[in-house]
Amino acid sequence: MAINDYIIIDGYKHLLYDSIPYTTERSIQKSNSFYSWLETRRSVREYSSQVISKEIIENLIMAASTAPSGAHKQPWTFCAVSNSELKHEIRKAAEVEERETYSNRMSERWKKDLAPLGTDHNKPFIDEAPWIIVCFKRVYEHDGDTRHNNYYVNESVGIACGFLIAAIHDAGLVTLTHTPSPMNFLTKLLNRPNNERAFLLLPIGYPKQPTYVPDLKRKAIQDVSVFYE
Ligand code: IYR
Repeated sequence: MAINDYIIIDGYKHLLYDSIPYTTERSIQKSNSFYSWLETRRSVREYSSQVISKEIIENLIMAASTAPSGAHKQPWTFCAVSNSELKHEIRKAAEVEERETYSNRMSERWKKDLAPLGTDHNKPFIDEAPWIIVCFKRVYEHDGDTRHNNYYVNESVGIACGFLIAAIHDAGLVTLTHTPSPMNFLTKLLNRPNNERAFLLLPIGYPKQPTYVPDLKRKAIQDVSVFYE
């Protein structure tokens, strides 16, 4: 019997979900190799100046934009910047905020926690990486004169950024999650509308050779999970 490739449910068209039938064995292999590959991802702070084509950046953004979102509103805008002057403006403004953050806004405990990562208010990677992507969350949408709030905006945009980071890693590129705070200067410099708020800044590039990263250990399964069987 032929299976319809679509049906109408409650008046809405639904497509047949064409999943790939894996054996348990195959799912074990796939989940294990995906985990091993993600385990090799690291936040990198030093970038090579090697050029990255716009096509790659577009692919990364489209991968991020496949993320699930509240009521499928896709409440995000990815601003991709390769223009050197604009990146430099962003770096200068980020460093103004970060200097204040590191000097006056962070607790001693926070600074102690960051010490092994070697971060400070200097953000040379904003100049050095061939691209930066600033992800904005779209808090609401305009419908004529009225505003409609989007749903689960932080969750949706956080997931999309997770997809983006995984896509960057898959392309053999590196990034780090930079959170200059407060981020309002990005709305201004990138000329974004009122309904958008900066969420995360990601430099993207190949790592400088050689690059050293902090010797971090990740938590074990029993430290990050509880099973109820
Ligand atoms: N937002 C600052 C500080 C910072 C905070 C955390 I938590 C980090 O894991 C890393 C840095 C910055 O981006 O440098």
